[in-house]
Amino acid sequence: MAENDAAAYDPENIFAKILKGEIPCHKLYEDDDTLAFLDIMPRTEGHALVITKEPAADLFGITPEGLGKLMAVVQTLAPKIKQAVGADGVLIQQFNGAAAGQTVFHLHVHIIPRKDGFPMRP
Ligand code: IU
Repeated sequence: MAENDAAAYDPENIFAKILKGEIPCHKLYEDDDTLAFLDIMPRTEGHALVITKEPAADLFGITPEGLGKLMAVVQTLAPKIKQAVGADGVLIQQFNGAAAGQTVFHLHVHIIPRKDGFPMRP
């Protein structure tokens, strides 16, 4: 974990349970450092999440190296998802803290494909 102002990490959070295999997910990709799966409440078709295996509550709880690995997976996976669902663009989104809209306190990045003329569920 990074030595900066990281939020407290709850090892029993829902994504930690997915990582432990205690809760199922629709897995898209996995490597030693990350797991990607479909969001259970997709805002658009193909909405996916990429999470770290390193226990970090948010962006500020991970090392720069870990963050680099996470974003490298996002960079590789996002165009594949975009192509798979026939999207025109892809929104990359990441929340830190409840006030910012974070609801699951395990670092994750949203990959949200967008199609011209199709609204995104809030
Ligand atoms: P956040 O606002 O960035 O913290 O969003 C968390 C996301 O995790 C949100 O889009 C949920 O639909 C999603 N999610 C999930 O995929 N599986 C779950 O079991 C739970 C939340 I709880």
